[in-house]
Amino acid sequence: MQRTRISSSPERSRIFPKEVDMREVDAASRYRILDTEGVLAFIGSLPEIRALLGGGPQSWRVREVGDGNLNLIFVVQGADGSVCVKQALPYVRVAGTSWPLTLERAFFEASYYSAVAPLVGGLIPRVYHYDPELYCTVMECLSPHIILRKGLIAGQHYPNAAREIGEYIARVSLFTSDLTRPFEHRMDGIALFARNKALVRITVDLVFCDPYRCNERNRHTSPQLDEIVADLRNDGRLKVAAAHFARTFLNEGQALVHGDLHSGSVMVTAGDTRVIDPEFAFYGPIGFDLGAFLGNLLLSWYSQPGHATQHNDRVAYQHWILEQVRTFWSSFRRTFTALWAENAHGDVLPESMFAGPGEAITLESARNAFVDRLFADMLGFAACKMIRRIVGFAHVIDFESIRDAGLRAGCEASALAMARTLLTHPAQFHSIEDVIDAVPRMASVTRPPQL
Ligand code: SR1
Ligand code: MG
Repeated sequence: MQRTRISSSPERSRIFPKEVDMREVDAASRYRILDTEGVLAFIGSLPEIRALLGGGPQSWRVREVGDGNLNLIFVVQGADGSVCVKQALPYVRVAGTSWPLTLERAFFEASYYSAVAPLVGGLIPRVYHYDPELYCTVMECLSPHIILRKGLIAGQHYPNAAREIGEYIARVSLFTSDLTRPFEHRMDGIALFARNKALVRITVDLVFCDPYRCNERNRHTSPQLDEIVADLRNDGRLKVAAAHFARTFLNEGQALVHGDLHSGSVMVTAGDTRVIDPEFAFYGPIGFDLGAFLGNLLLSWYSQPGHATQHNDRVAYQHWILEQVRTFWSSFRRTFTALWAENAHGDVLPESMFAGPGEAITLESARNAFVDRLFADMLGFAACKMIRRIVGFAHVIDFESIRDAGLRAGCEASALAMARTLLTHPAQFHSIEDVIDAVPRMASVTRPPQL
């Protein structure tokens, strides 16, 4: 077996804390972890990318800009344009080499992009090239876009984002499901994405199991939240509810889902929205993507007091976030329902089965019941996503950037209270208005012990 040599620049030692064990990587493959010179050599060999950048590799500027949990991200700037180069590492970047991870996630990401591109228009980046041996994707460099999560922390407004993400999830889930397509199409998709097991494993562990048990990867704001977290891990009803959503996640392959559609997987400008990072893609419950986005809007809401200043208490901004919650769900529901009515040619609930007199009403009520179940799933998944970001591994900067631990704990405790209510008292939430009403109530009922 071959071991890859890694140079020792300061930049590389930041990214690679110790030498990477490459024994998992096929020695015969061209895979190597790219550095800036490697990126130049790689994309310099691609005529389409050379033309896009202009000039030659010697004139291009390359920077590694990744701040995510898993991969390397390079931005390459040429005289005429720029591209983004994303490469999978053989381990979890934020954890280091002690947590190996398969490289194939890059393949599933590229496969997801190509599956959804005909469905979502300009809501994903343009993908220019995928290299199956380097596990590397060359794509559009989104500029001046920023990560939505960062925009929400900064108190920025994005008038289209919630509506467009609702429409995006509606289009992808509807057109990859049995509601509009012959089941063979979904089964082919299941066969392809079922191999993305390593990433599904991460979600099962980090979202549905570890937050509810002792695990050395878990972390929370301590000691402020110690009692709340101990209570959470003793709450049988809560754990059974989380397990219900784990089962739904693993067993309801309704449609192609992004698998990690939180506010860090959306890039925005004031007028443009793009979904990125679909490496967790697989066939799962439609409510999972809905819940990821909703849960992260709610985390943002609860984090806002931690970002208040003397000049801006963020209260008006919290109102705006709740409007986005309403917009998100109503745009999903409206788009999904309208497109379903126009394309009910799949094997489940086809229009042709309901052609008799008066049966249109029966069909409509069956469709409404289906969407109501998606709503319930969305709330449960949102809650699981919120809890994992506060008591598990991989926290979010919405809270992590609040330096005062007491203030941060107060925000986190409120978010936990909301998430626990969503999971343990689902009957309280019949509509999105019920959710919007509950959000501020949960903020007022929870104060962590003052230490
Ligand atoms: C080990 S990866 C941790 C998290 O990063 C990704 O963004 C996913 O949310 C995953 O759970
Ligand atoms: Mg990601």
